[in-house]
Amino acid sequence: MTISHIEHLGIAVKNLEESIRYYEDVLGLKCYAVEEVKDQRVKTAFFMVGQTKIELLESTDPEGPVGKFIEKKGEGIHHLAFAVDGVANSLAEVESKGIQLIDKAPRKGAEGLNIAFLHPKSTFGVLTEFCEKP
Ligand code: CMX
Repeated sequence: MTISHIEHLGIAVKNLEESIRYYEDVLGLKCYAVEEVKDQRVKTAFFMVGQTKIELLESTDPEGPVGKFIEKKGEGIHHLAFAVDGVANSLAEVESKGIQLIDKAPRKGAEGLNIAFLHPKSTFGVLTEFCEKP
């Protein structure tokens, strides 16, 4: 597998509208899309920073992955997403090296990307995502 760049950083927030104002009014970035990802139980907002995105994540369900994360750890960096040259082959490669997968196969994420997550217990505490454009 080859990682070309950091595709995005996922940041868990309690309130999307308030946090968008910080990224726009204080940091001068531009929110270019807001999207609900129903099966992940989140609403997301995207900002481009060079070739990397910031993805703000507000939970739509306290029992969803971001809802549980905020309850346990509070707001902050939630996951790190790498752009890879093929999610399926990258999953197979890291699994063969003993890494625990959350997703055994690619699925659809925000912006129509093919995505999959690795478990933070086997990646030194960082929830890690692989992404590729379909
Ligand atoms: N980063 C690091 N550690 C995390 C974590 C995160 N984002 N989320 C949970 N954990 C840790 C918890 O702290 C906990 O650790 P301890 O056992 O030491 O207390 C452990 O993982 C289990 O946490 P949990 O609250 O019991 O949650 P679950 O096991 O039910 O789920 C996880 C954890 C990572 C498997 C689940 O959040 C998941 O499947 N995540 C992938 C999907 C996702 O995060 N989607 C949201 C983003 C979607 C998008 O980008 O579009």
